Amino acid sequence: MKALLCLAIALSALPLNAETEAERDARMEWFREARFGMFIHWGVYSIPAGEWKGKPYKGIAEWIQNHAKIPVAEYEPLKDQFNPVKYDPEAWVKLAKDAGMKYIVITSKHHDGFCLWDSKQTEWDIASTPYKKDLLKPLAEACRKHGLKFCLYHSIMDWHHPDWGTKKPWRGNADNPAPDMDAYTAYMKAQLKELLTEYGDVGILWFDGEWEDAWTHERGKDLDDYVRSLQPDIIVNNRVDKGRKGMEGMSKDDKFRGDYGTPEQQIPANGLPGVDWESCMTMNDTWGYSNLDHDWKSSEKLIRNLVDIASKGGNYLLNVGPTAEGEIPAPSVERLEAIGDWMKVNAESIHGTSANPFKSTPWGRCTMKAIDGGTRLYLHVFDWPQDGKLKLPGLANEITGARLLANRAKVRVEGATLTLPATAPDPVDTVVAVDIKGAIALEE
Ligand code: FHN
Repeated sequence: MKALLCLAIALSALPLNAETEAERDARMEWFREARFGMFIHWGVYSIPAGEWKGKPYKGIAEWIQNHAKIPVAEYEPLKDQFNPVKYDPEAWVKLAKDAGMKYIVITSKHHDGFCLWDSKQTEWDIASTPYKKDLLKPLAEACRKHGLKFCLYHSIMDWHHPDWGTKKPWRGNADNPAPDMDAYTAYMKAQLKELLTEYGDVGILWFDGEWEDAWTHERGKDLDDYVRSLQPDIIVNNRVDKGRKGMEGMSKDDKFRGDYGTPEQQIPANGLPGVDWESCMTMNDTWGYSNLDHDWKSSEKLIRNLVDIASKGGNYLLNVGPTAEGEIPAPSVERLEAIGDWMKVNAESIHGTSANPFKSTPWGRCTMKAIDGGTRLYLHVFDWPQDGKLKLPGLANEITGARLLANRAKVRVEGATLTLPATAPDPVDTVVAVDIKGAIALEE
């Protein structure tokens, strides 16, 4: 009897549709190949854009309701101003695709509870705005047309719904002395059913806002099972449950649900073999659009972030925060176009690659992928060697050839030493493709 009880407890931790490793690998394949995606934080918070009643608020602009302690009743009239007439989903998808991004994760609902689609569960949605039209469907269609995965960010925490169980007095829905989390969870599931049955295949459900006490491990497991019952091939991040170790993003242990870890605004120091993860980061300092935030990272920094993350076996989810009129800010467009210029030459060194096999690559980073009869190493050279020599210490494989991706020029090989041209064709990151025989083998 005791053994049966232990088995029942162990099984209860597994997803309802527990899968084999091969089935999981098949489901995760596109994500692992992609390496690069666009994050979109968009909603009525793009109207105040970091300010409220003429007062600027530091911090991430999609949190303006929290920063300025705006009661729900005072925040709701924003919907009467939301009219993104310049929204062009086709242009957004092409901008992402040209940058080398393979998926788009857009906020269906952020913490303020506002829905970017016409939900039957609430009037706090796009249908109640001057714009009226569904913002998600045309983006989903454009993604499918251009071969990108359409994915959704969905906040578990909901500052608008009176039954969200963790109350902050300023929210104005604190007038509900006994929030009913079962009622709230039913509301959230009904909305997720709309999103997972009316918008075609959804690549990722990117949950967030799981950290407040109102959400529990039990509810996380139940929600994970529910989502997968609607779309069995969907990928769900680890913020569906309670296992995330803060902004570091990885899960405490495998009893918690979620297909991958979600480091936020940071890149793990080292790769994590056998672990799927994705670093989500902003181009400036805010996720939602802000009139105040001009702290833009350089295109060089963004490209090297992408390379650093790919060299550690992770994905880069790079954010844009569109304006209330429906435009992606010009500084974001400029940076995505610069990344695209680099990716036009070097995408093969990112897409479908696996992590750096070397202990140390002081000159830059390394990614790799299998090729017929061997392995292709992509040496991402950030610091061009003064003497033109690049060594691959410990490489036991025979090198069968090497060339620069930038101009396809052949590179001289002597043993495990490459002789590079005097100057780097690309000062941000010049990639040397080095073909070796067989699977990577490193001397101890
Ligand atoms: O509170 C959110 C924040 O607004 C933003 O959505 C980020 C993006 O991952 N997640 C939470 C902060 O960790």
